[in-house]
Amino acid sequence: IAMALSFVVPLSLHTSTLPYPSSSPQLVSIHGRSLRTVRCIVVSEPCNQKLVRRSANYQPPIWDYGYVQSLNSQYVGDVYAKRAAKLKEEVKVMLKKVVDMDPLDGLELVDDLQRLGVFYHFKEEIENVLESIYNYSDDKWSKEDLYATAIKFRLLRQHGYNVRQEIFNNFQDEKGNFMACLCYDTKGLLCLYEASYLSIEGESILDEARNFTTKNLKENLKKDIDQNLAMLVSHALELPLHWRMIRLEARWFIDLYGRRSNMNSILLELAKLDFNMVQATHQEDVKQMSRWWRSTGFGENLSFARDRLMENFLWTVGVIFEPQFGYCRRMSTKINSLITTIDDVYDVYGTLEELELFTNAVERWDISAIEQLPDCMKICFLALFNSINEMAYDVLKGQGLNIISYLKKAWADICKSYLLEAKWYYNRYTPTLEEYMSNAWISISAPVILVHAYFFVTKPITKQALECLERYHNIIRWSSLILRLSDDLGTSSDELKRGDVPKSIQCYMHETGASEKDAREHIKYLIGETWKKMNEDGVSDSPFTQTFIGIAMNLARMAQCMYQYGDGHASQGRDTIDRVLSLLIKPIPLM
Ligand code: LA6
Ligand code: MN
Ligand code: MN
Ligand code: MN
Ligand code: MN
Repeated sequence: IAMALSFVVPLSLHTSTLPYPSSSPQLVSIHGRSLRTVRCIVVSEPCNQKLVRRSANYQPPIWDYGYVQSLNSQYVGDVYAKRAAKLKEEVKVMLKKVVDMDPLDGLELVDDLQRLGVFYHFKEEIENVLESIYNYSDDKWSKEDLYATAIKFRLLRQHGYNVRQEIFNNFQDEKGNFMACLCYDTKGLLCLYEASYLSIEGESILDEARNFTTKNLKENLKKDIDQNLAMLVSHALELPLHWRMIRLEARWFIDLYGRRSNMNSILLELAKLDFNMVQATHQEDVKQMSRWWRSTGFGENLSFARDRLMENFLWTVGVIFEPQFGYCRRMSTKINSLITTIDDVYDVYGTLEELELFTNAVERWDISAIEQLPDCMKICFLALFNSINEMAYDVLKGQGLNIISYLKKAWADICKSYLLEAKWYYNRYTPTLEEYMSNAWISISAPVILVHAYFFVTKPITKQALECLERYHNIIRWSSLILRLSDDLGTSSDELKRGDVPKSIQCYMHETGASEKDAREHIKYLIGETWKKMNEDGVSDSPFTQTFIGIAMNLARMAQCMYQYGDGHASQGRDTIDRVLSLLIKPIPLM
């Protein structure tokens, strides 16, 4: 426990003679260069005292303004659009025909369309295929085929059909163990593995299926299996399909599909062409937003904060990629940029007194409340105030509804949660995991992101949904929990080095005495359990549209993607660079 606590104290303050910051504002004198790992910004204050501010030492952005503005895809205009339209017609014919043929062919076609990222053109046709398979007589279904049963289960569940886990009873012995002979059926195991991630709480057959398939798939990877299958298996073991960011999965799967011996060239051509055309739309979105970002002046005036416009945009592509939702992507990019900056104001820059003033100004939603703040925090507040008011104005114009109270409440809630964390930090307080999480699911910003996104994609806005939004409906909570836990897995090591509150991992260690490794396992387990809840609330009666539910789920997926290998949001490592390149910059060669 003492070890855990020592992590909480920033090294620079810990080893020097400086008092631990206890009250606001944090006034301490500087002794030469005693602050070793943390670069501090020193600001002159009256009375010859100096104010030490933390710094995260974030690197400048690598995607500079000029580069972003120079993006210029060729995949715009009539020629490509016409070709795509023709291919889409052909796929629609395939989807119609398949219903009368083998149901398994139908399922595989749907699965491929989803993984290739073009499913959104065929929503209605896909529903028809699944509907007919759902109603298909069970006698005609090959109950002995694990692969066929699992793909049917996964796709039907994913689309909200009521299919029971007992469908897998056929593959278990009297004791409820999955039969040993299944171990050799790698394709079936893989499909059951993916299906098991559609589970809800209490489904023990699916829990068992997950354990059984995980173990045996790992074993089979060591054997001599087909190379494409091996790639699918290791990809799945790393992160299951149900948890993956749709767009990145499409980019990955298109390459794999192209190497498949029985691939359909119409599907492949459509997938590549569509990917490139969607990418062209995304490029226009990000160019526009990078102009907005530059106009805020945050880069120069809030130089302590992360300047990550491209990453902030990438999140929105993970959350909603379809071309027709450009407004949502662009506004969400603004939201993400504001969040990232304000989070740094609280975590890095502000003194407790300043943060209290700032929080108060947001709660009151009042520019007359910012007089006492340093210039950069005034700039920050006004950018927030103007941007959010403008979004509310768009909705007022479009739908005749004043939503400002919902938006400002979301911001007041997050700022209050940031402030509480700042107080914990200055008091060197380590909460229990539960106490931490009861605040941290808000401070991670998912509620802000989702409340705004609701208004960007919903028309008409309903009273019932507004009530659920205000109370932070379960679907918002689950998405937030997964975002928070994933963020902590990816960012807490650096955060503690620079000085920050203990995050979920450290709270759990402090509370239980667990090792960091075990604590991380526990957090991953919690993510899995939260997904089960999300699966349940994603299909049960909901006041929200499928689009909004998709956004909430995709936010969780995007979090698992961004923090898969560490802090993909801030650190500008190879993984995020490659993802930006392959999703947003480089088109797929058509030939
Ligand atoms: C993570 O920062 C960050 F910026 C977020 C707000 C996460 C999601 C953001 C989007 C979608 P950090 P903290 C823009 O790890 O301080 O600093 O809450 O968040 O742990
Ligand atoms: Mn932070
Ligand atoms: Mn924070
Ligand atoms: Mn203690
Ligand atoms: Mn973090």
